[in-house]
Order: sequence, then structure tokens, then C-alpha cells
Amino acid sequence: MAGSGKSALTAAYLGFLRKHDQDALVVNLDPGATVLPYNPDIDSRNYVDVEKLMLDYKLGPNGALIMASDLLADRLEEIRGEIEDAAPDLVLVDTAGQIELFAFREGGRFIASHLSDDAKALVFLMDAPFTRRPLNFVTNVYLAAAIQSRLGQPQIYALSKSDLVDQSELEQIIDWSTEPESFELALHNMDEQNLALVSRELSRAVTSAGFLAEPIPVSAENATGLVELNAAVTRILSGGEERRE
Ligand SMILES: Nc1nc2c(ncn2[C@@H]2O[C@H](COP(=O)(O)OP(=O)(O)OP(=O)(O)O)[C@@H](O)[C@H]2O)c(=O)[nH]1
Ligand SMILES: [Mg+2]
Repeated sequence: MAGSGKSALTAAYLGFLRKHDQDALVVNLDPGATVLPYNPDIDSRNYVDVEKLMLDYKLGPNGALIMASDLLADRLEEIRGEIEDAAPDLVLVDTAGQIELFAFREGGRFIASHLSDDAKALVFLMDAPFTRRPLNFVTNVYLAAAIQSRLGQPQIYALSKSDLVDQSELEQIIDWSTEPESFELALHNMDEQNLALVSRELSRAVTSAGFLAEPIPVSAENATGLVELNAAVTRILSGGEERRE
């Protein structure tokens, strides 16, 4: 989701990888970004100019970003070429905040599958302070499932900004993710029982389809959880985990 900490985590993970002498490359796929907490090796802003699209085509910011995403897809061969020339061990790709751009439109889906022919893993961020409320948890679970079914890449769940919530709240979110009964109990204790009922049915649909895995608490602020995140990424990229295409 927008503002869930994607760019901050990209910066923290990149720092972690480089500290451990890994040859990592970072790609900024957000053409609308103004300030980034890392220095992109490959930058979508070198390929499309969102401000110019707004002016030239009289578009609003979202219309311009949609157009930018389609234009980027058209230039994917060049971006792929930049990655292939650098031949790094690992490429971190930071996506745009507008989730529908990347996940739900053809351009984003095309980029996600064709950016590289090598193994890929998608890290879905669940913003921990947001996710601690049961209805927000359902929203995240649904978005995660929608992305998984659209992009078809192996997916890792990270609980971002974990420094902003208590340990007990983190444990509760993890319980909700791994034990559907514990989430149903939380819904049962909610005041808005009409919403709880809908949420229960929605979450049952997703959990019974096996979409959710245990989320990994991470903090870009404190650089915590990166060992665990890296282990999960490595497991998928080295083929240790079955790919769901
Ligand atoms: N305390 C804390 N704040 C964080 C953490 N990660 C990100 N933030 C803050 O959350 C805000 C959004 O972070 P970004 O990394 O820009 O989030 P994003 O998902 O890249 O945002 P968009 O690209 O705009 O969708 C910033 O103010 C960050 O400083 C974290 O681990 N801990
Ligand atoms: Mg960002």
C-alpha cells in the first residue's frame, strides 16, 4: 500500500546486503518519486517524466502515472539491458505507491514478469501500525491475495514499521495470519458486528485458499528483521520453496 515503507525497506535491505558483501543493485520503479532514501542504480525517472506527461497531455497525477507505467513497459528491454549489463547477484526493485498501477494494470504485470528471466520473489508489506486493527488486517490480506493472484510470483510477507508497535501486537498479527481461529476471535470481540461478519467471510475465503504465510516483522528504522527477510528471499530465489505460478 502507499506509504507502507517500501522505499525505506529497500534502503535498509540494500544496506544490509552491501554490508554482507553482496553484489546488489537497486531499481526505482516509481517514476513519481521525488526523494528516495537510497541512490538508485537504475531509475525509472530516467525513462519517463511524469511532470511533463501531466503538462503535455493535461493529465492529473494518477492519469500521468498510469501513462508513465505504460511507457515504462514499452521501454522494458532497455531496463532489462541495464540489469543484464551490471549482472548483479540480487536486484531490489522498489515499486510505486499506487498499488493498482503495479498490481492491477497490464503494464505493471508485464514489468513484474519480464524485468528479468531469473528467479523472483515479491515482498508484500503489511504496515504493522495499520494492520493491528482487525478490519485493516482483512484489507491487507485481501490486497495481498489480489496481488498474488495477479502477479503469480512467490510472495513473502513483511510486517513493516514493526518498531512502532508493541511486541504483543506483533505477535497478535502473526497469530491472526497463521491461526484463523485467533483472528475470528478478534472479530468476535469487535463492536461493529455487521462488519465483523463480512470480514470473517472474506478472511475465511483467503485463508482457505492458502494465500497467507507468516509475516516477518521488519523495521527500516532499526534495521531489524533483515536477516530473516533475507533468509526468506534466498530460500525462494535458490528454488528452495515451490513457486506458485
Ligand atoms: N518508524 C518507522 N517509520 C518508517 C519505517 N519505514 C518507513 N517509515 C516511514 O514511513 C513513511 C513512508 O515510508 P516510505 O518508505 O516512503 O514508504 P513507501 O511505501 O515507499 O511510500 P510510497 O512510495 O509513497 O508509496 C516515511 O515517513 C518513513 O520514514 C520504519 O521501519 N519505522
Ligand atoms: Mg516509495
